[in-house]
Amino acid sequence: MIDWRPFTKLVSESKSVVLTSHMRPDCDAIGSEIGLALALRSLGKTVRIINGDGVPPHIGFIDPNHDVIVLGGDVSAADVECDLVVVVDTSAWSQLGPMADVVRRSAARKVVIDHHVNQDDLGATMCKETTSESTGRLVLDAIDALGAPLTPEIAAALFAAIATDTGWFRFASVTEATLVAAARLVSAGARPNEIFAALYEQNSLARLLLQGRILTNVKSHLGGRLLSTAITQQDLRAVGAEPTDTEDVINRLLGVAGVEVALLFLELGPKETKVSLRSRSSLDVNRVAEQFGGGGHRAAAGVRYPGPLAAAENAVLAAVSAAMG
Ligand SMILES: [Mn+2]
Repeated sequence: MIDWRPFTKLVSESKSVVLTSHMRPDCDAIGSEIGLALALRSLGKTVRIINGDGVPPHIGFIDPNHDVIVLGGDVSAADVECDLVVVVDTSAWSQLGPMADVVRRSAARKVVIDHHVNQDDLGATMCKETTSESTGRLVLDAIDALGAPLTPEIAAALFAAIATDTGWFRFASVTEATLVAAARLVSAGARPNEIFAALYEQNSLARLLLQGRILTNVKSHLGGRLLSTAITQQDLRAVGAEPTDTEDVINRLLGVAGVEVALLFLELGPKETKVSLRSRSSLDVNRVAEQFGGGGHRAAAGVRYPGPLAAAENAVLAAVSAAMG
């Protein structure tokens, strides 16, 4: 359990707060930022959300008022003056992108609210629970500790955060606390059916066609215990899809009987490959990811491999195969 007293003390001593999160932000990152920003504003704080990356269009509904500002685009590093910086859903310098330098140089006090396993402390007061399924639920606890009211807008943002980080409440990380938090958010005005439709029933045709390619490219290893698939820049161009259109498809590979681990290789450039690792067995894919400078959780981790797609496939498939025995 997190002791929220140091956090509430820092908030009470601050007037202006900047919230930030990781690059390529997901629903847990943006939902946590929006929920916390609205709660802090209800307490009279001046709050800005400043990220290194913009909000991906498919989760734009979580930020209906376009609260998220992008560093460099809308605001320069010199503008990021405040009393308190709160970093949510990451505690790794490497994931903050251009915000890392800004946070490092800022004279403001710092808090991290996060659920990822990582060694960095960001020079911050750590509000971290690595067993938590999401940062969204930790932010709900933080809002309770602050005594701020739960509005329907806050509830929707945090519900989206928790629902997406748990694959809509089906991952092993889901506990009673997850569902109690979700029930409270529904009671406060979150509408699961509307959030689900906004998230999963607004796909582009390009995304559907890309999913077709991802599934067509699946290869089986170790007698079907390990499945891998790959997407090249040429695949993306052929169907007019974005790299973010590859999200979530990997989980469908885990739906095949006998599969323990699934890998998705996404060619980002001639010398950069993104690798997504998923496990539904005892294999801790975070450990494999760490061998390549990546990270995440036991069941879901990622790597940015500094080499071409084929090299990433060779290296990571070998490491995963070795770990699977
Ligand atoms: Mn998260």
